[in-house]
Amino acid sequence: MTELNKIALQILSNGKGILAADESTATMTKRFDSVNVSSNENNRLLFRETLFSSSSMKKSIGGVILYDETIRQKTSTGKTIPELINSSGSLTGIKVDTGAKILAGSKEEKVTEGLDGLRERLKDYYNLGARFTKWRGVFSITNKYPSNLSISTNAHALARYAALVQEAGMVPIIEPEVLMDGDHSSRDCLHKTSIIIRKCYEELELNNVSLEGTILKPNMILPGVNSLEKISNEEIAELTLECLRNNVPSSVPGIAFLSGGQTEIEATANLNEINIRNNTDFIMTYSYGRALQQSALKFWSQDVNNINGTQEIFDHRAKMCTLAAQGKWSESLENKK
Ligand code: 5MM
Repeated sequence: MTELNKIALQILSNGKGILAADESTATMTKRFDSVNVSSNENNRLLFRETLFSSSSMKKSIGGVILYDETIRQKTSTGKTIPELINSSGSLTGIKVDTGAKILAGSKEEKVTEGLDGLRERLKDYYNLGARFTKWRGVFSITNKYPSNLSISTNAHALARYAALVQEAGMVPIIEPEVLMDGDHSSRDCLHKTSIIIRKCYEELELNNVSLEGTILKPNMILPGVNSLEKISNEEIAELTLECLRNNVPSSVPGIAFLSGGQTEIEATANLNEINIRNNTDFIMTYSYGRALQQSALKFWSQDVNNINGTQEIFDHRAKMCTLAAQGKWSESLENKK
Protein backbone atom coordinates (compact mmCIF):
# COMPACT_ATOMS: atom_id res chain seq x y z
CA MET A 1 0.00 0.00 0.00
CA THR A 2 1.46 3.39 -0.91
CA GLU A 3 1.51 6.30 1.52
CA LEU A 4 -1.06 8.20 -0.59
CA ASN A 5 -3.38 5.20 -0.72
CA LYS A 6 -3.15 4.99 3.09
CA ILE A 7 -4.13 8.65 3.41
CA ALA A 8 -7.10 8.18 1.06
CA LEU A 9 -8.30 5.16 3.05
CA GLN A 10 -7.82 6.92 6.37
CA ILE A 11 -10.14 9.70 5.15
CA LEU A 12 -12.85 7.45 3.71
CA SER A 13 -12.98 4.20 5.71
CA ASN A 14 -15.42 2.99 8.38
CA GLY A 15 -18.33 5.19 7.33
CA LYS A 16 -16.29 8.37 7.59
CA GLY A 17 -16.57 11.10 5.00
CA ILE A 18 -15.38 14.61 4.27
CA LEU A 19 -16.64 17.95 5.56
CA ALA A 20 -16.32 20.41 2.66
CA ALA A 21 -15.77 23.67 4.49
CA ASP A 22 -13.77 25.26 1.68
CA GLU A 23 -16.25 27.97 0.73
CA SER A 24 -14.39 30.99 -0.62
CA THR A 25 -15.07 34.24 1.21
CA ALA A 26 -17.58 35.23 -1.50
CA THR A 27 -19.56 32.00 -1.09
CA MET A 28 -19.37 32.12 2.72
CA THR A 29 -20.68 35.68 2.59
CA LYS A 30 -23.68 34.47 0.55
CA ARG A 31 -24.30 31.69 3.11
CA PHE A 32 -24.01 34.13 6.06
CA ASP A 33 -26.16 36.76 4.29
CA SER A 34 -28.93 34.16 3.94
CA VAL A 35 -29.10 33.87 7.75
CA ASN A 36 -28.31 37.54 8.50
CA VAL A 37 -24.88 37.04 10.04
CA SER A 38 -22.11 39.44 9.17
CA SER A 39 -19.40 37.69 7.16
CA ASN A 40 -16.21 38.88 8.84
CA GLU A 41 -13.04 36.91 9.56
CA ASN A 42 -13.97 36.34 13.22
CA ASN A 43 -17.45 35.02 12.50
CA ARG A 44 -16.17 32.70 9.77
CA LEU A 45 -13.60 31.36 12.22
CA LEU A 46 -16.12 31.03 15.05
CA PHE A 47 -18.58 29.00 12.95
CA ARG A 48 -15.89 26.74 11.55
CA GLU A 49 -14.12 26.24 14.88
CA THR A 50 -17.50 25.27 16.36
CA LEU A 51 -17.92 22.54 13.75
CA PHE A 52 -14.32 21.32 13.85
CA SER A 53 -14.44 20.85 17.62
CA SER A 54 -17.68 18.82 17.55
CA SER A 55 -17.67 15.31 18.97
CA SER A 56 -18.72 13.75 15.64
CA MET A 57 -15.35 14.73 14.17
CA LYS A 58 -13.85 11.53 15.65
CA LYS A 59 -16.34 9.06 14.23
CA SER A 60 -17.73 10.72 11.13
CA ILE A 61 -15.28 13.19 9.62
CA GLY A 62 -12.16 11.63 8.09
CA GLY A 63 -11.08 14.90 6.50
CA VAL A 64 -12.00 18.58 6.35
CA ILE A 65 -11.42 20.68 3.24
CA LEU A 66 -10.40 24.22 4.13
CA TYR A 67 -10.11 27.51 2.29
CA ASP A 68 -6.82 29.45 2.34
CA GLU A 69 -8.06 31.87 5.01
CA THR A 70 -8.99 29.07 7.43
CA ILE A 71 -5.82 26.96 7.19
CA ARG A 72 -3.86 29.99 8.47
CA GLN A 73 -6.21 30.81 11.37
CA LYS A 74 -5.77 30.01 15.09
CA THR A 75 -8.52 28.81 17.40
CA SER A 76 -9.60 30.51 20.62
CA THR A 77 -7.22 28.20 22.54
CA GLY A 78 -4.24 29.09 20.39
CA LYS A 79 -4.08 25.89 18.30
CA THR A 80 -3.86 26.17 14.55
CA ILE A 81 -6.94 24.94 12.68
CA PRO A 82 -5.03 21.93 11.24
CA GLU A 83 -3.95 21.04 14.82
CA LEU A 84 -7.58 21.18 15.95
CA ILE A 85 -8.67 18.95 13.04
CA ASN A 86 -5.83 16.47 13.62
CA SER A 87 -6.61 16.26 17.34
CA SER A 88 -9.74 14.27 16.50
CA GLY A 89 -7.90 11.93 14.12
CA SER A 90 -9.16 13.74 11.04
CA LEU A 91 -6.95 15.02 8.22
CA THR A 92 -6.65 18.53 6.86
CA GLY A 93 -7.41 19.23 3.21
CA ILE A 94 -7.18 22.44 1.22
CA LYS A 95 -8.91 23.83 -1.85
CA VAL A 96 -6.13 24.82 -4.24
CA ASP A 97 -7.97 25.97 -7.34
CA THR A 98 -8.51 29.69 -7.72
CA GLY A 99 -12.03 29.39 -9.07
CA ALA A 100 -13.95 28.84 -12.29
CA LYS A 101 -13.43 31.61 -14.84
CA ILE A 102 -15.02 32.35 -18.24
CA LEU A 103 -13.62 29.90 -20.81
CA ALA A 104 -12.16 31.75 -23.80
CA GLY A 105 -13.53 30.00 -26.89
CA SER A 106 -16.86 29.07 -25.26
CA LYS A 107 -17.83 32.12 -23.29
CA GLU A 108 -20.93 30.61 -21.70
CA GLU A 109 -18.83 27.95 -19.99
CA LYS A 110 -16.13 27.99 -17.36
CA VAL A 111 -12.66 26.65 -16.84
CA THR A 112 -11.11 26.26 -13.40
CA GLU A 113 -7.84 28.10 -12.89
CA GLY A 114 -5.00 27.89 -10.39
CA LEU A 115 -2.11 26.01 -12.01
CA ASP A 116 0.26 29.00 -12.07
CA GLY A 117 2.54 28.86 -9.03
CA LEU A 118 0.73 25.77 -7.75
CA ARG A 119 3.91 23.77 -7.03
CA GLU A 120 5.09 26.47 -4.60
CA ARG A 121 1.66 26.91 -2.99
CA LEU A 122 1.44 23.16 -2.40
CA LYS A 123 4.72 23.18 -0.45
CA ASP A 124 3.33 25.92 1.76
CA TYR A 125 0.07 24.03 2.37
CA TYR A 126 1.93 20.81 3.18
CA ASN A 127 4.00 22.71 5.76
CA LEU A 128 0.80 24.16 7.23
CA GLY A 129 -0.44 20.58 7.77
CA ALA A 130 -2.48 19.71 4.65
CA ARG A 131 -2.41 16.09 3.51
CA PHE A 132 -5.03 16.23 0.78
CA THR A 133 -6.33 18.85 -1.64
CA LYS A 134 -9.32 19.71 -3.78
CA TRP A 135 -9.87 21.15 -7.27
CA ARG A 136 -13.35 21.56 -8.73
CA GLY A 137 -14.17 21.71 -12.43
CA VAL A 138 -17.74 22.86 -13.20
CA PHE A 139 -19.94 21.76 -16.09
CA SER A 140 -23.47 22.80 -17.10
CA ILE A 141 -25.90 20.70 -19.09
CA THR A 142 -27.91 22.30 -21.93
CA ASN A 143 -28.64 20.93 -25.39
CA LYS A 144 -25.24 22.19 -26.59
CA TYR A 145 -23.19 22.01 -23.40
CA PRO A 146 -20.87 20.83 -21.99
CA SER A 147 -18.80 21.44 -25.12
CA ASN A 148 -15.85 19.22 -25.98
CA LEU A 149 -13.66 22.26 -25.30
CA SER A 150 -14.94 22.63 -21.74
CA ILE A 151 -14.62 18.89 -21.10
CA SER A 152 -11.07 18.62 -22.35
CA THR A 153 -9.71 21.86 -20.83
CA ASN A 154 -11.17 21.11 -17.41
CA ALA A 155 -10.06 17.46 -17.47
CA HIS A 156 -6.56 18.53 -18.52
CA ALA A 157 -6.36 21.08 -15.68
CA LEU A 158 -7.62 18.52 -13.14
CA ALA A 159 -4.96 16.04 -14.25
CA ARG A 160 -2.10 18.56 -14.14
CA TYR A 161 -3.27 19.63 -10.68
CA ALA A 162 -3.42 16.01 -9.49
CA ALA A 163 0.10 15.23 -10.72
CA LEU A 164 1.52 18.26 -8.90
CA VAL A 165 -0.34 17.37 -5.70
CA GLN A 166 1.00 13.82 -5.66
CA GLU A 167 4.50 15.14 -6.31
CA ALA A 168 4.02 17.23 -3.13
CA GLY A 169 3.04 14.12 -1.11
CA MET A 170 -0.70 14.80 -0.86
CA VAL A 171 -3.88 13.11 -2.09
CA PRO A 172 -5.76 15.04 -4.78
CA ILE A 173 -9.56 15.06 -4.75
CA ILE A 174 -10.76 15.15 -8.35
CA GLU A 175 -14.06 17.05 -8.44
CA PRO A 176 -15.76 17.29 -11.83
CA GLU A 177 -19.14 18.76 -10.83
CA VAL A 178 -22.02 18.57 -13.29
CA LEU A 179 -24.44 21.20 -11.99
CA MET A 180 -28.07 20.41 -11.21
CA ASP A 181 -29.29 23.65 -12.87
CA GLY A 182 -31.46 23.15 -15.93
CA ASP A 183 -34.34 21.01 -17.16
CA HIS A 184 -32.33 18.03 -18.41
CA SER A 185 -33.36 14.45 -17.71
CA SER A 186 -31.54 12.02 -15.43
CA ARG A 187 -30.55 10.01 -18.56
CA ASP A 188 -28.95 13.14 -19.98
CA CYS A 189 -27.10 13.67 -16.69
CA LEU A 190 -25.92 10.05 -16.82
CA HIS A 191 -24.72 10.40 -20.39
CA LYS A 192 -22.89 13.73 -19.95
CA THR A 193 -21.40 12.88 -16.54
CA SER A 194 -20.07 9.60 -17.99
CA ILE A 195 -18.33 11.41 -20.85
CA ILE A 196 -16.76 13.90 -18.43
CA ILE A 197 -15.54 11.27 -15.96
CA ARG A 198 -14.07 9.14 -18.78
CA LYS A 199 -12.19 12.14 -20.12
CA CYS A 200 -10.84 12.98 -16.65
CA TYR A 201 -9.37 9.47 -16.26
CA GLU A 202 -7.89 9.58 -19.77
CA GLU A 203 -6.05 12.78 -18.79
CA LEU A 204 -5.10 11.50 -15.32
CA GLU A 205 -3.52 8.41 -16.85
CA LEU A 206 -1.71 10.50 -19.46
CA ASN A 207 -0.25 12.62 -16.64
CA ASN A 208 0.92 9.49 -14.77
CA VAL A 209 -1.26 10.14 -11.76
CA SER A 210 -1.31 7.14 -9.46
CA LEU A 211 -5.04 6.50 -9.12
CA GLU A 212 -4.84 4.56 -5.85
CA GLY A 213 -3.69 7.81 -4.26
CA THR A 214 -6.68 9.87 -5.42
CA ILE A 215 -10.33 10.40 -4.41
CA LEU A 216 -13.14 11.12 -6.87
CA LYS A 217 -15.75 13.69 -5.83
CA PRO A 218 -18.59 13.47 -8.36
CA ASN A 219 -22.21 14.58 -8.51
CA MET A 220 -24.94 11.99 -8.17
CA ILE A 221 -27.01 11.29 -11.28
CA LEU A 222 -30.12 13.45 -10.97
CA PRO A 223 -32.58 15.20 -13.27
CA GLY A 224 -32.07 19.00 -13.54
CA VAL A 225 -33.80 21.07 -10.85
CA ASN A 226 -36.25 22.47 -13.43
CA SER A 227 -37.03 19.10 -15.01
CA LEU A 228 -40.53 17.68 -14.55
CA GLU A 229 -39.10 14.17 -14.22
CA LYS A 230 -39.92 12.39 -10.96
CA ILE A 231 -37.28 9.95 -9.82
CA SER A 232 -36.96 7.84 -6.66
CA ASN A 233 -33.91 7.60 -4.39
CA GLU A 234 -33.52 3.98 -5.56
CA GLU A 235 -33.41 5.04 -9.24
CA ILE A 236 -30.91 7.79 -8.47
CA ALA A 237 -28.71 5.23 -6.74
CA GLU A 238 -28.92 2.80 -9.65
CA LEU A 239 -28.07 5.42 -12.29
CA THR A 240 -25.23 6.78 -10.15
CA LEU A 241 -23.77 3.30 -9.68
CA GLU A 242 -24.10 2.57 -13.40
CA CYS A 243 -22.16 5.74 -14.21
CA LEU A 244 -19.34 5.05 -11.74
CA ARG A 245 -19.05 1.31 -12.39
CA ASN A 246 -18.65 1.91 -16.11
CA ASN A 247 -16.31 4.89 -16.03
CA VAL A 248 -14.11 4.90 -12.94
CA PRO A 249 -10.98 2.68 -13.02
CA SER A 250 -10.98 0.03 -10.29
CA SER A 251 -7.69 1.28 -8.79
CA VAL A 252 -9.51 4.36 -7.41
CA PRO A 253 -10.05 3.60 -3.69
CA GLY A 254 -13.06 5.73 -3.01
CA ILE A 255 -15.74 8.07 -4.14
CA ALA A 256 -17.00 10.94 -1.97
CA PHE A 257 -20.08 12.62 -3.41
CA LEU A 258 -20.84 16.33 -3.37
CA SER A 259 -24.37 17.32 -2.36
CA GLY A 260 -24.72 19.99 -5.05
CA GLY A 261 -27.87 21.70 -3.72
CA GLN A 262 -29.79 18.62 -2.59
CA THR A 263 -31.42 19.00 0.81
CA GLU A 264 -29.74 17.35 3.78
CA ILE A 265 -32.27 14.52 3.78
CA GLU A 266 -32.13 13.95 0.00
CA ALA A 267 -28.33 13.77 0.04
CA THR A 268 -28.45 11.33 2.98
CA ALA A 269 -31.21 9.13 1.53
CA ASN A 270 -29.52 8.91 -1.87
CA LEU A 271 -26.15 8.00 -0.36
CA ASN A 272 -27.83 5.33 1.73
CA GLU A 273 -29.48 3.76 -1.35
CA ILE A 274 -26.17 3.86 -3.19
CA ASN A 275 -24.52 1.94 -0.36
CA ILE A 276 -27.32 -0.60 -0.07
CA ARG A 277 -26.75 -1.43 -3.75
CA ASN A 278 -23.00 -0.85 -3.97
CA ASN A 279 -21.76 -3.72 -6.13
CA THR A 280 -18.37 -2.13 -6.80
CA ASP A 281 -15.12 -2.22 -4.81
CA PHE A 282 -15.21 1.55 -4.31
CA ILE A 283 -15.90 3.04 -0.90
CA MET A 284 -18.92 5.32 -1.44
CA THR A 285 -19.17 8.18 1.02
CA TYR A 286 -19.81 11.90 1.31
CA SER A 287 -17.89 15.10 0.85
CA TYR A 288 -20.74 17.43 1.65
CA GLY A 289 -20.70 21.16 2.15
CA ARG A 290 -24.28 22.36 2.36
CA ALA A 291 -25.78 18.96 3.25
CA LEU A 292 -23.63 18.84 6.41
CA GLN A 293 -23.72 22.48 7.43
CA GLN A 294 -27.10 23.96 6.49
CA SER A 295 -29.11 23.23 9.67
CA ALA A 296 -26.14 23.94 11.92
CA LEU A 297 -25.63 27.33 10.24
CA LYS A 298 -29.30 28.22 10.59
CA PHE A 299 -29.30 27.31 14.30
CA TRP A 300 -25.99 29.07 14.98
CA SER A 301 -27.22 32.27 13.32
CA GLN A 302 -29.88 32.63 16.06
CA ASP A 303 -27.16 32.82 18.72
CA VAL A 304 -23.55 32.65 17.59
CA ASN A 305 -22.43 31.89 21.15
CA ASN A 306 -24.53 28.74 21.43
CA ILE A 307 -21.66 26.41 20.66
CA ASN A 308 -23.13 23.25 22.25
CA GLY A 309 -26.52 23.61 20.53
CA THR A 310 -24.86 24.15 17.14
CA GLN A 311 -22.59 21.16 17.65
CA GLU A 312 -25.53 18.96 18.55
CA ILE A 313 -27.21 19.78 15.21
CA PHE A 314 -23.99 19.19 13.30
CA ASP A 315 -23.27 15.94 15.17
CA HIS A 316 -26.69 14.59 14.26
CA ARG A 317 -26.20 15.37 10.55
CA ALA A 318 -22.72 13.86 10.53
CA LYS A 319 -23.99 10.73 12.26
CA MET A 320 -26.80 10.35 9.71
CA CYS A 321 -24.31 10.69 6.86
CA THR A 322 -22.02 8.08 8.43
CA LEU A 323 -24.94 5.66 8.68
CA ALA A 324 -25.80 6.37 5.03
CA ALA A 325 -22.19 5.70 4.03
CA GLN A 326 -22.75 2.18 5.40
CA GLY A 327 -26.28 1.70 4.05
CA LYS A 328 -27.66 1.76 7.61
CA TRP A 329 -29.70 4.98 7.58
CA SER A 330 -33.47 5.20 7.67
CA GLU A 331 -35.76 8.21 7.84
CA SER A 332 -37.07 7.18 11.27
CA LEU A 333 -33.59 7.82 12.74
CA GLU A 334 -33.85 11.50 11.82
CA ASN A 335 -36.12 12.23 14.77
CA LYS A 336 -34.14 10.31 17.39
CA LYS A 337 -31.66 12.90 18.58
C1 5MM B 1 -17.95 24.20 -0.01
O1 5MM B 1 -18.23 24.75 -1.26
C2 5MM B 1 -17.30 24.59 -2.34
C3 5MM B 1 -17.45 25.76 -3.27
O2 5MM B 1 -16.66 26.77 -2.89
P1 5MM B 1 -16.58 28.09 -3.82
O3 5MM B 1 -17.77 28.09 -4.74
O4 5MM B 1 -16.65 29.18 -2.84
O5 5MM B 1 -15.28 27.99 -4.52
C4 5MM B 1 -17.64 23.40 -3.22
O6 5MM B 1 -16.62 23.13 -4.14
C5 5MM B 1 -17.90 22.22 -2.41
O7 5MM B 1 -16.70 21.71 -1.87
C6 5MM B 1 -18.56 21.13 -3.23
O8 5MM B 1 -19.37 21.63 -4.25
C7 5MM B 1 -19.42 20.33 -2.28
O9 5MM B 1 -20.30 21.18 -1.61
P2 5MM B 1 -21.83 20.84 -1.70
O10 5MM B 1 -22.49 21.97 -0.94
O11 5MM B 1 -22.19 20.80 -3.15
O12 5MM B 1 -21.95 19.49 -1.01
